[in-house]
Amino acid sequence: MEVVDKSKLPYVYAADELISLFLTTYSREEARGSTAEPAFVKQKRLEIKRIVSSGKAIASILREMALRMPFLDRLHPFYRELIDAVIGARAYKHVVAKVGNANLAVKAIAKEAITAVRTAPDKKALLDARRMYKARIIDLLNDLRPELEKMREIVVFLRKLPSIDPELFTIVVAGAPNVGKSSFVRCVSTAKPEVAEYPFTTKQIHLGHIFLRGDRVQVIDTPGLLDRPLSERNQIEKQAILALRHLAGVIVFVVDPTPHSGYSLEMQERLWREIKEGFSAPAVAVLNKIDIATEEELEKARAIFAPIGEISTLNCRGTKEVMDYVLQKYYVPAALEKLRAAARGR
Ligand SMILES: Nc1nc2c(ncn2[C@@H]2O[C@H](COP(=O)(O)OP(=O)(O)O)[C@@H](O)[C@H]2O)c(=O)[nH]1
Ligand SMILES: [Mg+2]
Repeated sequence: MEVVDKSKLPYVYAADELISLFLTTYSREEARGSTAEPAFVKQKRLEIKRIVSSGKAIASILREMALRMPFLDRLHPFYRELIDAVIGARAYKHVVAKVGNANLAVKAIAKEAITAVRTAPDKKALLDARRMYKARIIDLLNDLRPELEKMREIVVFLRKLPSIDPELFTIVVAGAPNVGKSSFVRCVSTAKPEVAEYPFTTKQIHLGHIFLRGDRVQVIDTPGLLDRPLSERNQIEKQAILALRHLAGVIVFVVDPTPHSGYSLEMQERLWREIKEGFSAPAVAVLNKIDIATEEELEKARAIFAPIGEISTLNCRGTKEVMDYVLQKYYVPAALEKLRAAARGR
């Protein structure tokens, strides 16, 4: 299954850019050939050259743009679902198909124009054929205006997608705002996490990686996604959030037992339940901010969340132990299963 390869995404031409490119390519061709040739024959030959080169230029740009758009049905479900949530699968396919088909239409128009020029009995018929050709191509490009605009919008959206590799084992970090999710990702990543946008979040996500003997595991936090009940979300947001389902190998739910984050234990508990219900991946809880939490606060939180670890991301205390536990319990079996599947496939 494919991922969105940003380096392959097309430059999307606007309708006006294509029209002016068409006209320039058309007039660039100059008359050549022997001076002995009759003027009318020469003129026909030049006209055909102009039609061929301008038609080819436009058709190949349209074709290239359509081909460079990711093929929705081949994309990994994580990306497919995100695109469907934000753009709509039907709208996406319509735009790509319309631009792709326009390439064939341009070729057909050029072919007809060449016949008309070849068979033109006189100069007037030749000029008519030229006028008709130019008008039809320009009309077609004008008709394509909304699709080209939409395609540009889609490409901008795709370029902004975080470079999440859905094939990697993924640890999704969830929890209420300000509990320490981003700090946790920083503590456990072996390189500086990439800061990126996720559709519908005003905050930035942190995408970290952990290198394990030639293998890589991905850790992402989810500000503005898994920090508010799903029931308060609109349909589009919900779908974008649930796209994470296709990624999560395990969910680490960070809890702030202190009043520091501004979110009560009750609210955090509701979120915890919802995440466990909405995702099929296993979820584990950790208590953060043990440097400032009172024993009473910790006791209360332990009773609710049955945490697998207690940490302070301020100085990364306890985070390594949490990762060791999670990787041992969830990543190792998944990696072994992958190896076995690969061995069976051989
Ligand atoms: N005292 C203390 N503060 C923390 C700890 N972890 C995070 N914070 C603070 O909590 C705030 C939110 O942390 P952040 O990682 O951005 O939380 P996020 O919104 O869940 O990503 C920041 O001001 C952090 O400095 C901790 O273990 N102890
Ligand atoms: Mg954050």
